[in-house]
Amino acid sequence: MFLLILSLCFTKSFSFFIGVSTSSYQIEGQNKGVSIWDVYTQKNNLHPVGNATNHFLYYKNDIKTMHELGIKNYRMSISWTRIMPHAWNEIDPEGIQFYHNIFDECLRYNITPYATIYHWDLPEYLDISMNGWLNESIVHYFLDYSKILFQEYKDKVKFWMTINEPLTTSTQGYGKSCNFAPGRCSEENQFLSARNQLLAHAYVGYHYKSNYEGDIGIVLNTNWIEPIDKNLASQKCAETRMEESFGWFMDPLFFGEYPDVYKDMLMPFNETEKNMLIHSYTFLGLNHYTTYYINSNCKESVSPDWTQAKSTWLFDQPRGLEKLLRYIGKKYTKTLPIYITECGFSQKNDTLLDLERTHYLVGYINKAHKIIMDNIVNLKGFFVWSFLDNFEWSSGYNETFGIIKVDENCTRKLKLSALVLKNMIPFL
Ligand code: PNW
Repeated sequence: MFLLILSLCFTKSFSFFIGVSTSSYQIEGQNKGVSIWDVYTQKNNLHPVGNATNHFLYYKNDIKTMHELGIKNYRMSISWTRIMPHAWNEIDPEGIQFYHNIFDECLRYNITPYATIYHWDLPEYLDISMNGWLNESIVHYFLDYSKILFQEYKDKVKFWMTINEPLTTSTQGYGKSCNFAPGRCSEENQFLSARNQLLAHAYVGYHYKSNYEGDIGIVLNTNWIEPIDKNLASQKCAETRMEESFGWFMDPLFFGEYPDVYKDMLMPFNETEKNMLIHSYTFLGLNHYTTYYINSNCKESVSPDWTQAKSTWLFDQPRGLEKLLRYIGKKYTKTLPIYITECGFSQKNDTLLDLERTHYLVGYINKAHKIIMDNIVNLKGFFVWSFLDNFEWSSGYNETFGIIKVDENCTRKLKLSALVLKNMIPFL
């Protein structure tokens, strides 16, 4: 019996990995078509992306560094504006080749690539000609575009992620926060863009599952919202807030319908759509960064004891990850493979001795490990955001998340957190 338990523990801990995550727009730079973020930053006088970390030139060196750190799993994204830079369906062979080069380089070092199809860099021509995610035909454009990628890279990529954080795109790019591209904001647009992203994911996921052997999922993000006291009203507020944000996307994917909070408000999915949504994935990607308290008036707060990142919305509070995964295990699934596709910290005064980031990552990985040992959900891996300091959207280069420092000359230097992960990886 003792041996059995021991062996179970070992097989489990060995099947869990730590990887790193990036996205095309935030690291690549040069030689691509115009995206909604190029236009949005220019119009709003925000810091332009420029050449970012110039990963376009330095990718070989970067993937070699990954290898030297012992990293075996790499989540990246493909830029639509590199594959079709100037017009819909006008494919640039150089763009296609660039990602072949990236995947070849990964495979050379035995690094498994996880490719995100859409991480926010929509071609500007799709926003101008058809209103981007507000037009339901985007579902067909996204499907056709994805089919090209699947066909092209099918021998090299076995893990696909359709859309990164549809919640963020809908609330920040089309909804109430309105601080992200394309900045076309109204309540109607917020819900419309969410629905179209869900359906776009569903069509692509369903197509992939019906035609390919590999794995596919969507990447959802959520904070953990915790009642500040035992008051029933606070608990109700916490439940509702989780439903409004996470449930908005999770419920359609798992149950084929919107959660109760939206039932009177949003058009239900028809039977075909339901069926596609429910059969559109083989795993779930989860971006999780932080936790908030909520009180009986549904007002959110944090404790003054929590270490705050440079990003004002981000606090080091790892028990939120544990509670979130327990919530998912109870409400949605214990068996579906789950990957933490992003988790990371933008340290204030971010130096090579990044003790706060290291503290954050060790704490969150500790909770992930505990969840696996306690059999709460089927957690497979944990991708640290991010491999490199990079372009942090509306905040420009002001908030850095990298385990590797990148300076103005694009010189790379390992931070303490990279070295700690390097030493941790062999134990998993
Ligand atoms: C995610 N918020 O975005 C994205 O997937 C990454 O591209 C990004 O760099 C990373 O997290 C760090 O921000 C978020 O305001 C952007 O709560 C904003 C928020 C959360 C996630």
